[in-house]
Amino acid sequence: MENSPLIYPVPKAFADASNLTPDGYKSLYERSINDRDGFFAEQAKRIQWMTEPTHVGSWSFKSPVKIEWFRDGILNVTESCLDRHLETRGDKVAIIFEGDEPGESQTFTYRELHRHVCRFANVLKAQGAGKGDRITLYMPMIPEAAIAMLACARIGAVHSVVFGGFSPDALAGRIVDCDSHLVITADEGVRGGRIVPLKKNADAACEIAARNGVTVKTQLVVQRTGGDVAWQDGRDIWYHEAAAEASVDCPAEPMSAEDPLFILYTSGSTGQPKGVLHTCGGYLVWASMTHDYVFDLKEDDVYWCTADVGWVTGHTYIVYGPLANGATTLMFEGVPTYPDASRAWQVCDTHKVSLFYTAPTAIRALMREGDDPVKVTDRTSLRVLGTVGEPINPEAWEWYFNVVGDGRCPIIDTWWQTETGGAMIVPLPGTVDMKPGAGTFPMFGIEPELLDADGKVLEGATEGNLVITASWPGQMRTVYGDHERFEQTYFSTYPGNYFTGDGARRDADGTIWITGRVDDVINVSGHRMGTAEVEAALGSHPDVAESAVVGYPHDIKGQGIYAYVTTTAGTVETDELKRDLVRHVRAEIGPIASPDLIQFSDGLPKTRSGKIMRRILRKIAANDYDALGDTSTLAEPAVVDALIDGRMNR
Ligand code: 6R9
Repeated sequence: MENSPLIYPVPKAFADASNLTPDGYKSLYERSINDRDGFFAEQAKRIQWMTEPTHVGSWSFKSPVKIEWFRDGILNVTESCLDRHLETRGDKVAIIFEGDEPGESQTFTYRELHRHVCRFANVLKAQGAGKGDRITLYMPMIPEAAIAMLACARIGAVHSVVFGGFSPDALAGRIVDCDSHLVITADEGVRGGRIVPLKKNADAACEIAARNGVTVKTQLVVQRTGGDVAWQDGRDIWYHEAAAEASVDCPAEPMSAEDPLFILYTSGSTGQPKGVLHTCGGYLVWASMTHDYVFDLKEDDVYWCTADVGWVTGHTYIVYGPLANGATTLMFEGVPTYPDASRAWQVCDTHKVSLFYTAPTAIRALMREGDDPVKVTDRTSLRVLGTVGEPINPEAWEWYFNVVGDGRCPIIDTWWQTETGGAMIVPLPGTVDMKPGAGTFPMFGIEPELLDADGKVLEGATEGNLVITASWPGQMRTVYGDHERFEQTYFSTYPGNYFTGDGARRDADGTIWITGRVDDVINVSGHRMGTAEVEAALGSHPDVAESAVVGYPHDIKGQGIYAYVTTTAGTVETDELKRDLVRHVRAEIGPIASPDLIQFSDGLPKTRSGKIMRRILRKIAANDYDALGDTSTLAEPAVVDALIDGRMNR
């Protein structure tokens, strides 16, 4: 952008009142690197322990990879999130619920939330659930989602939250992978005025899971809409009926710091989604510490993260981080554009939101509606504006800063991953002048490095593959049930380092810019999608012989899904078939995996050894034909010309 200054200084009024100063950041960062264990031993005091740990970090990134933090500590994370606040913050609002329809809101104080969680925990116990059991949640964005997560943690069960937009097939796969016998769902969800048939999907998922050897014995159903749902006696239980008989007193199960807290499935470059496993102690320390620093948290803040609890952002920055810090966290059931494009800012005004955290795709979608829907609202309560999920383009950054924040609020661009548990590279508020689009500097204890393809460390201003060289408490511990896959995925590319799968650029002053995935993962509206998963879904359609899926630049979504499809002999390639393929992928995975563009192609560019050359497919999808690179190693170079013709004729 021509007139945009490259650097935005921290707004003065903000800097004057911020918890951290530029020097404060530098000295704390140095300390965290030079005396990692000393630093994190201190950070561990943020949370409540039944037995304080004497060990801090013990880990190796070399095979056999093993990661432990605070290993002899005993705790239950819900004591940090609930019990310990009762004395000082019992009447403070813990959760503000804002329903899909404006005006439909509800608050829960810490005291009330504690009672709800204990009651829910007793309902789970009455169903025979206990320590170590995996419980699958398939929930809308209602307070019961957070309550159910905490109730699992209370009894030592491991929750696996599955995004409510996933299909029955995708849900079943996750139920089977972690051998989960209890599912918590709701009758229906409501989003943007539309009904989401959660119970119906969960029923279908249970059937599919049963065919794959895992029987769901109990489905606990929270009533949200009161809509008609099918019922299977003996398996299905209304939560409100079970809760009526349950006590609100439930002692917290003592857990070792390294006992699992949750599994969260995420996409990778190969195969099916993997169960990222986080443990109790380190995760909570990291969630609490990063939430505090990233948002310059103050006691009176009202904090709103627009993520869904089905994603890691919802786990760390709607539930665990804010509640561990005794903050007020807002849960929003709807979408920022319903009933109109002012909704998000109206919610900010109604609840006096001071800390707001959302994704670039949402900012772009709202920006498209113009400034007026923003300007009709007040927004003077806002103090910090965060973003997460994908690189933010400078235009969206500047609109967020100037129009939404009226130039008063720093923009905190937080780079992190499901695997990292919490924010890793962040311009901490008040500590650094902002460069639109830059993740900027590492969080305390984080040592990023850029490597070339051969693993050589790159120095100074450069661009390369982003690795983290040393462990931090919030790091995932394993892939559930498959430690070898964990090592293979994250530690084999650059032995001795955690490989993020992202590329990054670094300025001479150390500012880091995340450039996006360097593997076969695409980022659609901030949602991670493995191209292999979409290809597998397409491949299960009877008319598809072969397919290759790549990302391409998309104005709102960041990346769109582009599918090259070779059909089986004799198939008539019609627009109706394209629509059918889209429907098929939606049914197999969910709407977020829908291909945006499908191109029928007689062949795909392959090397002589049969590998699809995705580099070329990405360029063609992006309409970038000049730099296709060397195509001479292709088995059939002519395929490329045919693909370009097909793309151009669209
Ligand atoms: C928290 C979350 C992780 C991937 C990550 C990267 C991309 C996330 C970003 C960002 C640029 C940011 N990503 N935040 N890229 N700037 N601020 O999103 O986790 O769903 O696991 O996605 O998202 O590519 O590797 P997850």
